[in-house]
This record gives sequence, C-alpha cells and structure tokens, in this order.
Amino acid sequence: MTTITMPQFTVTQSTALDFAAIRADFPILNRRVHDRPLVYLDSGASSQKPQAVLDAMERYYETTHANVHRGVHTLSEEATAQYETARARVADFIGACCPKEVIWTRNATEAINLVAYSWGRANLRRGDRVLLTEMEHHANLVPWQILAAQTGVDLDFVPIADDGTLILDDLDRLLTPRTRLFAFTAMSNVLGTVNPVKELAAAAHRAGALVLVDGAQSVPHMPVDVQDLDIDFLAFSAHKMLGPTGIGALWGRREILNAMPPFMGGGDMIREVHLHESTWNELPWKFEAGTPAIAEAIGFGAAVDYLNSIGMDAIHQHEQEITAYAMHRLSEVEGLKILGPGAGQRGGLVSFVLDDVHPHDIAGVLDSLGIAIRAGHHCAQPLHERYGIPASARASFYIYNTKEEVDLLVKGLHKVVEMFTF
Ligand code: C6P
Repeated sequence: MTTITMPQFTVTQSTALDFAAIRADFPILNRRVHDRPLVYLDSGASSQKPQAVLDAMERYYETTHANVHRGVHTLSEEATAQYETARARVADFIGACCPKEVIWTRNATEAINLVAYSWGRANLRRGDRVLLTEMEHHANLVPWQILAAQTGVDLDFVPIADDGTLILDDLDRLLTPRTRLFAFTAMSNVLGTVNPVKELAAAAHRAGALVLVDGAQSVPHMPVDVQDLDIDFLAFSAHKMLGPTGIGALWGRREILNAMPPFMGGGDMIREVHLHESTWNELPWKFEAGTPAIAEAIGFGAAVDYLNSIGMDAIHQHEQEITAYAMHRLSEVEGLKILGPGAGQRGGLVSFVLDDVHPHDIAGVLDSLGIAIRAGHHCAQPLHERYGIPASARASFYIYNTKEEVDLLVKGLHKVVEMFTF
C-alpha cells in the first residue's frame, strides 16, 4: 500500500499506478462543484479528458487545420497525415489487422446503425433473425427494431438472470438456422456484467451467424483484441475513453465491409460520380461521406496514446479494485440494493436502488455535495423493466477515481438515507 497526496485528496491505493500524476493530467478534476471538490463518478456516461488530448486538438487547430483528402497544399497534407495516423493508432489499440478496417463514425450508436442500415438492408430478408440480449443499451436495440419493422426480420433475446448475468442454457436454440447476426454488449452499462465475448462469438459462428459487439463500455476499460475475440464488428465511442465527443468507430472485417454498400452518400466516399451513377471509394472512406471530424479523430488518437502509456491491464486492474471496494462499502448503506453480479464478474461501475428514494433525488443530493453520478434508465429501459424498476442510480469509475472518492459517495448516501427517512 502507498499513500500519496493529490491536488484534492489523500489517496491510498494498492496498485502501482502514480495516481497523483494521473489526476494532475485531468484539469477538470481541479474544479469545485457547489463549493466542494468535484467527485466525478459518471465516466460510464462520458469520461473526462487529459491535457494531452486537449493539447492535441488545440495544436491541430492552431497549426495544421485544413480539410483532409482534398488539398495538395501543405496544411491539407499534414492534416490528412495526422487524421490517418490517429486511425492507425485506434486500429492498433483494438488489434485490427489494418487501419482500413476502422471506419470513423460519430459514436458507438452511429457505428451500430451503420451495420443495421448497410449490412442489414443488403443481407437480411423477411424471416431472418437477429439475436440480441435483454441487457442492451437502446443503441443496440432500436436500430434493429427499425430494421425489423422495415424488412420483416425477427428479433430474439438472450434473457438475463436475477444476478445480472446472461442465461446461456438455451443459447444454441436461440441461435437458429435463420439467425444471421448475434449483436450483444461486451459489458452492460447498467449491471456492469462483463459478457464472455469469445464464447458467445464462437457459438454464433458455429450457427452461421455474424457477431457484432457493442464495445462502448468495454473498449475504454479492458484490453480488447478483435482478432483474438474472433468477432465481425465492434462499435465504440471516443468520449468514453478519454477522447472527445463527436467521434467513434466501427471496426469490421475487411471482407465483410468490402461487400457492404455505402451508408451515406456524398463527398470523399466516391471514386467516380456521373449524373446517373457513381462508384465507391475503397475502405475505409467508402463509409465516410462529407468532411469528417478531423480534430476529434486526432484527439481520439491522443486518447489512445494516453491509455497505452498507462496500460490497459493496469487500468482494468485499478477498476476491479475500486469496484470491489465500492461494492463492499455500498453494502453498508441502509436499504441499498446493488444491481448485477459480484465484483469479479463486472467492470468498473455499480448501479443501485435505495428503498423509497427515487434515483433522481439520490443524484440531486449527491450533486449538492459535489458528487456526480448518473440516475435514470441509462438508455436501457427494457433492462430496468426486467427488474421491475423504473430507474436506478449509477456510480461509474475510471483511471482517475480513488477509494477516497468512494468513501465520499458512501458518506453522501448516508446523508440521503437520513434526509429521506421519516
Ligand atoms: N451509454 C451511459 O451513460 P454513444 O452515446 O453512441 O456514445 O454510446 C451509446 C452506448 C452504447 N452501448 C453502451 C453499452 C453504452 O453504455 C452506450 C452509452 C451511456 O450508459 C450514455 S446513455
């Protein structure tokens, strides 16, 4: 155990990470909210950004900004080089064979929609089936509902057990001969459940289905290697992994992406345009119509560099420790029930409900103490229905969070209980 002093807290951690240095990299952690030091426990919704990411984007605008792939002048060539280097870094980060398998999107949601619109409409027919799970975020549910309504595709769902894990006993039956895609989250944004991606992908492939993994909550928090997992598509967002908003990525197998029609039409995604017909650019640009989010891509590359400099194993280890600690401490709060599985089976977040107190009231009281958590259905309404609750409160952790912040959360929750007990 080491004790270190950080700008706002004295921290005791068992991992070898230099928390003082890490926290000092995030300027926002110095701010106060309602005259208290900010305790940011909402990284599951969107993470904070280190100075390196802010600097990379500012430097780009100050020195290099021009449109990409279009100019022959120096600035455009430099901007293009930086933009494509960022793609290569992100590709490397997830173990992709090559940058052309990484399509920039606005976020994970757009990445999943891209597959539903392009691959789905080209390949699925009435009577085909798409398998999802009951724990999906709306981003991996609604695009398939829209597709189902338009094409007559049927949706099936892997159920969830009371403990927040998937019930896999019937998986082979759910993977019918008509199932063309199994799309599931690697980690639930509500339950924290980490799903066995490799096993699920292998089962889907045995049944002849492709595999789409929603990596919005896994890619930021644990090592992810698309080739080792043997999946077909991976969707994720930069803003949840220390990068900027407005950019995310779809990774897909080259041969599948090559066979897919474009998602949107316009500049950059074409090879030749005539008045009545056009031909398409090669990967990845075939799927990137119009001027892209250049500064954001560069910021995404810087975020990945920052994560690599700490190491994804170390990040995962830290989150495992802080989550186990949080579950232990939260169980002391009277009337508090934690959703989801035990500490060993989940990632870095804990959702909970408190007897007779609405999650919005919990979040409101905590906010008055400078503590930011999320309350609501977290864009996973069917999951909340499954547990018979309208909403939950959620604390989610990242590399900059400390056990002392968990202690402040627990102290705040005791205050909530006190205020709402009559
Ligand atoms: N979940 C949360 O607070 P976007 O909005 O496209 O960056 O990410 C969508 C998304 C997809 N899948 C999962 C598992 C997610 O958790 C999210 C985003 C945030 O839980 C915002 S609702």
